Order: sequence, then C-alpha cells, then structure tokens
Amino acid sequence: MKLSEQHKICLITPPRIDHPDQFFRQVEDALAGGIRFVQFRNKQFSKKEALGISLKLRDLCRRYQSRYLINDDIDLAMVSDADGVHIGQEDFPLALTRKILGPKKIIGVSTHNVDQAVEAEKGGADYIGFGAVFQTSSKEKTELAGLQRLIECRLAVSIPIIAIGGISLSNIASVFKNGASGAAVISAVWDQDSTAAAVRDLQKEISTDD
Ligand code: TZP
Ligand code: MG
Repeated sequence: MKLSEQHKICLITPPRIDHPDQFFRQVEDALAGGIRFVQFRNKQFSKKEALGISLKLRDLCRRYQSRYLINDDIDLAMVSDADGVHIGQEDFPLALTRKILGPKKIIGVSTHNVDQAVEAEKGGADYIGFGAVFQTSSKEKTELAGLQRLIECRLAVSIPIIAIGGISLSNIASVFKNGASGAAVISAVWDQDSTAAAVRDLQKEISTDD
C-alpha cells in the first residue's frame, strides 16, 4: 500500500528554511510525533543546495519509516531516491513522470476540480492533492476550490484525496468529513511555536478513537 491510514497528515516544508539545524530538529519532532508523510517543497534553494537538504530529509524520514516526497522536481526526487513526487498542473505531465519514475514510486497530482481529479486518476496517480480548500497565505497563485468541490471529487474518484490549503486545527476535521483521506499542511505546523505540539493537536483533532 503506497498510502494508508498512517499518512493522514502530510507535512510540507515551510516556504523558507533560514535555520537548517532548527528545521531538521523540528522535522524530527514531527516524525517522532507520528508524521509519516513529508513533502519537500523547495521555493528557495538552488538545485545543489536543495540536494543537501533533500538527502538529510530523506535519511530522517527513512529512520522513522516515513514517506518522503518531493514537490515538482523529478530529478531531485531521483537523485535523492525519494519515495515519489508531487506534481502540479503546470509541471511535467503525469504519463511522462510515471515513465521516468516507474510503477513503484508514489506520484501525487495537484487538482482543483473534478475534471482534473478524474484525469489524474485515469493517468495512474497514486493520490490527488485537492485545493485550495480554504484561503491560504502560503501560496500566492492558487485557486480556491472549496469543500463542495471536494465532495464532488470524492464521488468521482476512488484514489486517496489529500486536501490542502488553509487547513488548521479548527477546520481539519471538516476536510475528512467531506471526503478527504488526508490533509497537507504548512502554516498549521510551521507558524506555531512548537512543532511537536502542533502535530499532536492536529492528530488529536482527527483521531477516531474517542
Ligand atoms: N497548494 C495549494 S494551497 C498550498 C499549496 C502548496 C499552500 C498550503 O499551505 P497552508 O499554510 O497549509 O495553507
Ligand atoms: Mg508544483
């Protein structure tokens, strides 16, 4: 199983990593707290610098048996032997990405509506990212897709749907109630004082134990 119950929260790296030592400690806190799905989204570094970060992230993720994906960069994913990539509508096409990475790697595709979701499923995506479900300040150019379209996507595809965009402690439960299989977050973790506490609170909020 490429993605399962353990992968309900996808932690995406923050827009800037200005203090790498602190950042790696925080990632480790998140992994120790149970995160098993990490995506490196590089908007800051050269390829060479990004590779250094990526290899460290990959090793950390391996130690905790966490999935490790890379946003956009297929070559970076290959050289760092990541578990897969997450591609957007403007990135290399899914068919080409699959051809390059092979059947075992995880490929997620960003979608904003039902047509894109169906196309991604037909094309062999392992999951779709769907958003932005709520307003976000972490990405400038994105379409506000909302919860209603999330429900429509849930009815239209059977692969996992990872909701993204403005997901916080106060609304994370609603994305699961409306068809998401997972939630990808940036600010809900990185804008908090304590990464460990942020992860714990999000997990508690979506736990089905109580
Ligand atoms: N894609 C759609 S919204 C978004 C991305 C990368 C940003 C999500 O960040 P946040 O802080 O969880 O809203
Ligand atoms: Mg992208």
